[in-house]
Amino acid sequence: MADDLDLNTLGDEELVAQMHDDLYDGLKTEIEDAVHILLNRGWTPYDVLTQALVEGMRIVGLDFRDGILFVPEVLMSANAMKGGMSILRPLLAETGAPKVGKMVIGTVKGDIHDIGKNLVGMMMEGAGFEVIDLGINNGVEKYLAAIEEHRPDIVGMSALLTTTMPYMKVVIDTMKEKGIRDDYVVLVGGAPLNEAFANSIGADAYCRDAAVAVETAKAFMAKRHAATASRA
Ligand code: B1M
Repeated sequence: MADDLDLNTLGDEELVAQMHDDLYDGLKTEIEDAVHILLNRGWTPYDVLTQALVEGMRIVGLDFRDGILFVPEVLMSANAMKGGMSILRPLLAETGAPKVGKMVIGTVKGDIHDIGKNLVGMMMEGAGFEVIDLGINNGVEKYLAAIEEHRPDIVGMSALLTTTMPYMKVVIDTMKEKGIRDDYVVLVGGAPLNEAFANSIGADAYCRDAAVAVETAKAFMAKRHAATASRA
């Protein structure tokens, strides 16, 4: 951002475009300031998240793919994105509703991408779920330990690399071996996945994005509650 540019003077559309540029340039402070400005102007946290931050990161992703941006630059963009997300997180979680269910979520072994997973966690919290976030690079033993400790309703896995997505099957197969697979709903997501892949590894559903993850999780919880009620 030009040193003399006052973000407050920009209209909403210009400000969002400026945020895309600032995210591209990895300017965390500017992103945080702009998030506050949009919120003060009455934007919902969800709109700030999707229109300003997620869209900005999508643009970064295109130039990363095309070899215009490199890892250090993308790390700075990711850092700026996280700055914005940390302001929105408590606002999205502020529903005050009773907990709808519990989810354990993590990025699989070998994979350190966490922006999408964090977003899913934030949106799930916002929808009234308790979320236990295992972070990145999780081997099967981490998932099993978390399942044992937290007894979630849902196990969520994220993978952003074609080389790490097959690891989701390792986790599901191990759950099967231990005889606990059917006790949990397993949801998977991440840019290189699709529904066919999710079916092939034995997941319950593929979630294209965070909003779909929330809808899918709610639908499975409704089924679970209906099944429990019919047994009672
Ligand atoms: Co990486 N990276 N990266 N990267 N990176 C991708 C994934 C890539 C597609 C870029 C490209 O070439 N176009 C490519 C993968 C190619 C492939 O596998 N076919 C790639 C590569 C190659 C790499 C490295 C190997 C690069 C290198 O070192 N040479 C390396 C791998 C490191 C590793 O993990 N071992 C690497 C490193 C990095 C950074 C560290 C620089 C950084 C990560 C920072 C971080 O996450 N803290 C990074 C980033 C930022 C990206 C891109 C640009 C953006 C990812 C992102 O955050 N998207 C990405 C390009 C892209 O995806 N277009 C890329 C925004 C986010 C909101 O979307 O994560 O898709 P996404 O999440 C969505 C949905 O997918 C879904 O909901 C989310 C929200 O709507 N979802 C779930 C995700 N997880 C879910 C879990 C669920 C449900 C839904 O559970 C229920």
